[in-house]
Amino acid sequence: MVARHVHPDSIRDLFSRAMSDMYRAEVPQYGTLLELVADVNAVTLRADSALRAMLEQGCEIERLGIERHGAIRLGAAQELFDMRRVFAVMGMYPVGYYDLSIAGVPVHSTAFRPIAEGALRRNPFRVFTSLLRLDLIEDLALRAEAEAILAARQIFTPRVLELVDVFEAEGGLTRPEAEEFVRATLDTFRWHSVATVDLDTYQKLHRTHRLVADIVSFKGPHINHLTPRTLDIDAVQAGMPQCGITPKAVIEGPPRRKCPILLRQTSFKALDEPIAFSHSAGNVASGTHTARFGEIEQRGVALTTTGRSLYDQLLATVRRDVQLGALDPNAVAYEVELSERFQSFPDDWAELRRRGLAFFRYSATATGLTSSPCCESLCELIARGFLRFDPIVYEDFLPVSAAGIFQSNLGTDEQKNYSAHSNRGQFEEALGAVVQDELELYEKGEKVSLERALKQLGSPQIAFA
Ligand code: OOG
Ligand code: NI
Repeated sequence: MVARHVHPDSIRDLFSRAMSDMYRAEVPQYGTLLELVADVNAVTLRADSALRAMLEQGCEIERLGIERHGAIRLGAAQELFDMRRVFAVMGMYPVGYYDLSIAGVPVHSTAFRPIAEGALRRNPFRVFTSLLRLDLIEDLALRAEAEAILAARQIFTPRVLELVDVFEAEGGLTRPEAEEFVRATLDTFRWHSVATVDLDTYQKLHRTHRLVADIVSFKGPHINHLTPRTLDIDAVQAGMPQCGITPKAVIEGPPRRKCPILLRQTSFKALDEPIAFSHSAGNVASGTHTARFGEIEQRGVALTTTGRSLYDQLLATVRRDVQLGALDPNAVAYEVELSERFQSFPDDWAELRRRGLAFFRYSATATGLTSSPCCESLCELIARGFLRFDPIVYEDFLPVSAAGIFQSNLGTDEQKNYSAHSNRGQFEEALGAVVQDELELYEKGEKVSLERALKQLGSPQIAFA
């Protein structure tokens, strides 16, 4: 990058705002949800000064109002490869591998997102990106047909790919190039009310899996939801019906807690939208397609491997004991059970830190900086108020929750059991890169913050304990 180039963080910011405007114009319920979330966040911040202070410390207040994640589903290896290059222009890189075949969804996924602390602060826009696993379509003739349809489409305009070439060759884009890139790239994510296949083919694909029809039948990977971040998901969930929006019955993820962990999400069901299908005789047949929905989320602290295993284990026991269907869930029983089982997950920042269950960002306090403390240990620095620690927000996704969101949007309890499982190698080969390990990123963030703070306090010798 040289001086005439626009910083990738700025391109991402431009893009995420343009995407939000487009989705708002296309799906009015999204606009309603944004207003509800903004109201709830304002009320929550007014009522909870400790939360406000914590978010201010982590520079999260500024990003809260613009924070979104979206999701797209791709059909072919080349599309994922090009998508990686497109997101790199916006400073977004693949983090994490999510295998959804275990949940009966024939895709595997990653999240494209910014990584550096400053980049996340500027705009943490992320896109959950799935790739269809054609190898999971059992009907070989249909598999070949889907493959041929996908091979014939080009989801990016030639200009987008030209600008990606320029970015890669020059190390950046100029202002006019960046603006053109944002406009041209947005087109890839647009909704198409005209299918590229006929109704017959659509129905055949649909019978294999609704998601296969969604991915194969259109010109491009329409953005299927855009999710704002709330500070109180229960309040938004409760407020949705008054705004004419029916949420799914249960909130995915951990229960409500004093110290939020990972990610809690809820969504409203996908819309039934009119589609024109091509017809062999050249005329069109009309039908509908459901793909686009709305979602909100509340983010909490990132968990360490130990914390994450405890989370996975507790969640699994609840899901094993309380059968949860997407259509007619045993919602109340599930929530009661969830809260009860999570009693054994510490709900106190100090204890989460002491037991190594969550990641924190350390900083020297004003007192620490002025009094050159002489302390023996980290605990002493904290106890004497020289060092503070704040939760590192979880920037990623949860496979069980993602599967729950996929299921509820498919509008069925449809469960397919695919025999082939995780295939990270195949995914990374298509991507043309390896996905980064999210745990390593959090761990590094914590370590860097601690080393910096200890150095400022003149106690660099104190070990992390
Ligand atoms: C993606 C569903 C996953 C989330 O927030 O977990 C997701 C999709 O439906 O394509 O967005
Ligand atoms: Ni989502």
